[in-house]
Amino acid sequence: MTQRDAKSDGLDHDPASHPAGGIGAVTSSLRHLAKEETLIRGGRALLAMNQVTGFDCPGCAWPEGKERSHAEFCENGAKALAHEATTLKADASVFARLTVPELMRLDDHDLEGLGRLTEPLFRAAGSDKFRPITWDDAFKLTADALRSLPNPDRAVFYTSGRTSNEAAFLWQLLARRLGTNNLPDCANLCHESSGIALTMTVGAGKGSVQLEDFEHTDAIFVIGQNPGTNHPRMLTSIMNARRRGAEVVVINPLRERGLESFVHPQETLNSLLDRGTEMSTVYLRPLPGSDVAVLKGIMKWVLEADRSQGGGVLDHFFIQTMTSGIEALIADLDATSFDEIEEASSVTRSELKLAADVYVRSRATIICWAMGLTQHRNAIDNVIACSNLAMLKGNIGKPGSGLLPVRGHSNVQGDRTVGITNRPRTVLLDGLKRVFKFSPPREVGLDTLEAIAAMENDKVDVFLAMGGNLAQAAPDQLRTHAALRRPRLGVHIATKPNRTHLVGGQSTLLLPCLARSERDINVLGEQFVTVEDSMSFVHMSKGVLSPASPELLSEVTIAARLGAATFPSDPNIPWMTLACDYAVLRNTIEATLPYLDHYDQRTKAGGFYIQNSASKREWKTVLGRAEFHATPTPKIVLRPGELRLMTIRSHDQYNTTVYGRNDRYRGIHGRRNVLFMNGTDMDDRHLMPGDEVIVTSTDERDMVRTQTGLQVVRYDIPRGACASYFPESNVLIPLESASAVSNQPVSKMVPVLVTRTTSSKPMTHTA
Ligand SMILES: Nc1nc2c(c(=O)[nH]1)N[C@H]1C(S)=C(S)[C@@H](COP(=O)(O)OP(=O)(O)OC[C@H]3O[C@@H](n4cnc5c(=O)[nH]c(N)nc54)[C@H](O)[C@@H]3O)O[C@H]1N2
Ligand SMILES: Nc1nc2c(c(=O)[nH]1)N[C@H]1C(S)=C(S)[C@@H](COP(=O)(O)OP(=O)(O)OC[C@H]3O[C@@H](n4cnc5c(=O)[nH]c(N)nc54)[C@H](O)[C@@H]3O)O[C@H]1N2
Ligand SMILES: [Mo]
Repeated sequence: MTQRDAKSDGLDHDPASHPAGGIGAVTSSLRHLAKEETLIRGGRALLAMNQVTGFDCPGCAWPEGKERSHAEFCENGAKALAHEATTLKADASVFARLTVPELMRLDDHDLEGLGRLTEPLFRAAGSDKFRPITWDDAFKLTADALRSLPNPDRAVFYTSGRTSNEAAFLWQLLARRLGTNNLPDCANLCHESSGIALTMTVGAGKGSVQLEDFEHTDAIFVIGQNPGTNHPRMLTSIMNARRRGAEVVVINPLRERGLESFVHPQETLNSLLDRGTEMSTVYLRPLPGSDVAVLKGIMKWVLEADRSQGGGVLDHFFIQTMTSGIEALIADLDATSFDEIEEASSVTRSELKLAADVYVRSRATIICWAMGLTQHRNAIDNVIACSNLAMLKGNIGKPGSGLLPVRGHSNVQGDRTVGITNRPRTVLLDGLKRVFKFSPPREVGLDTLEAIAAMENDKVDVFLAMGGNLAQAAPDQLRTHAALRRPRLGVHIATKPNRTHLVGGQSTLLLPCLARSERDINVLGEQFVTVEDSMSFVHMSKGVLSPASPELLSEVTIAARLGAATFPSDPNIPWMTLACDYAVLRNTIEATLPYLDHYDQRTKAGGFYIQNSASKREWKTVLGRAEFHATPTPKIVLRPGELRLMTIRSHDQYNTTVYGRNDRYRGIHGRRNVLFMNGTDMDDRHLMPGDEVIVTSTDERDMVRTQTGLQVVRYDIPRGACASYFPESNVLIPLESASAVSNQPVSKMVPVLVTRTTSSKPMTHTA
């Protein structure tokens, strides 16, 4: 992209050529802290973030490492903190002033921008205003609703992945004591496919990499992931590996700046003129949805190298002694032609060879991925293909290697560990039965998409959400909003107001909680919670700021008081004892789950890893061996003129929380209503930069969904692909468009037509 192109966009689109990180990251963080008027409150907290005795960053799940002696600076971590440490308050006076329809007119940015929730609020059915309610009345109202259900499966307990292990454990205990496994969570929209595929291939649904592995690796594959924005501290690990001479292969339709070059913000002042560390050695840019083809192409070259080098490339000992299915994989690779692979992916065989050469040279390789692989119809195959590639050279369970689904929310992995799932394992249910003396339900519960469908069909009376913003995070916003309105009662535990609170339930309770960065002090003194990062390291998180309001309760207390109100005479679950002393609660979690022994002690001693069986080369699969599986090359059939839309995150948002309207690394300033397009695709449709377009998607039943008001940006993106921002573009994704088996919304491959609206006669183009 040249400067001239940028200007001619008619938009303030300046795809700067500076490296990621650097001084820009520092100034941007300070701006966000200042904007939220939190320079002092936030500045102090920044020093305690990700320290051994401080609190876990409320941003991403990238690990802090064992020696957290220096604050690891992260621009987007600072934004997350500024956002929750804001001094603005969405208190009862705000809700007395604004009706629900008026609040609905605010966009996501302005809605959360009202500030922190400060007291419990209730909106009665038929009323358009939230009014204060006492905590006692709020708990009683919820307990009455839960106890009067004709069937416990008419309740749904959603969880977003920020919730601590302690709160999450009580939350699932409440659901299961009630008698339901309806525990959908944000992981259903995020890494569900990774968990399922890895369980199939290596018998453990989590990553098998630790931070130290980045110090020993020869090669890192970063697939479908934008760490410069979403896991900024990962860039430090990649940068250090690059400086040691490790190679990096990126597979991503977009050139993401953080994967091209990077200056560590803490080195900024020494290196203002630094052009940054070159981050990638090979950068492949496939069409969205074609990663299986790309990975098969790479594996074909690896196989060929092994054949021509007399078997010196693959780890034949590993394959023979520990795996099954290699014959089927090789047969499939041989039967797949490079023509077919090039056609599916638009990556050439010679480019694929460059990536394969890196892999062949490397003695230890880490393969990382995120939403670019999991939010597809064939998401499971994408992850299996990563697993196949790793296993060909025994890249699992040896130093410097492994498979790493890079998690999203800071505790989404921990929540799963302590029982947030609609598909509980027997070991959890048996543990609950042993410790709490009730028979938990054994049937599979509803996942997120199923829960929305159940609400749509009036099968849910009470919807409870521990955090999150399902109304915006889920696909098909219009239908999702309508579905969320149907339950008799919505109960939302949250830090800030969002759209889910406005549409969630015929009547709605809004229960404000402490944020991560805030001190949690109860009758027994100061408490801390625990979280687990993307690399299975469990550690403490202890807030340092005074709470935004004296009325706030911790998530642990809220879950426990809901439990106590709903089951007041259950002698086997001492809800309030558990909620007063979190050490007792951790001991109880330990008694329930076999993999958290000495939980409280080890946390106090600095934290611990939950050993992953696959990283020990123990394969808890059906066959007791690591499994290769052949994966079909995707054949995506589009209607004439359709493009493949990816819905992605900007640099200034945290999921549905929009911090600002810039996307600095992509050169977008002051707006989010953009559609990134390839120049030739624009020419084909007679589109100029800045033209306003309607984007439409047509589902299998020929129902058309539209998003209006997007402005075209000429961008370096493969022909046939386009991109826009989540959550706004969720209006285009049908609820039924989901991955096979994992049932994740297909958010990265939405077939769309793009039509100009500024022309007098709207037209649909054919490419
Ligand atoms: N600051 C910040 N941090 C966050 C978040 C946030 O919103 N803001 N969200 C958190 C959460 S919950 C999550 S899950 C993670 C998300 O982290 P990411 O997965 O990095 O987030 P996305 O923006 O969805 O980016 C997906 C990337 O995949 C690429 N991509 C899209 N389709 C394809 C494809 O078909 N193939 C390939 N190879 N690439 C593709 C896109 O170009 C983009 O670079 O980040 C977490 N951290
Ligand atoms: N089209 C499209 N859709 C997507 C995605 C995509 O890439 N494209 N990504 C998907 C992914 S990966 C995910 S994880 C989901 C995210 O889905 P969710 O986890 O449901 O959504 P968030 O936006 O993270 O939730 C934000 C809200 O959480 C509340 N909150 C913040 N901090 C706390 C806290 O400490 N405690 C409590 N109780 N509440 C808190 C605030 O009220 C805030 O409004 O979205 C998914 N949806
Ligand atoms: Mo996520």
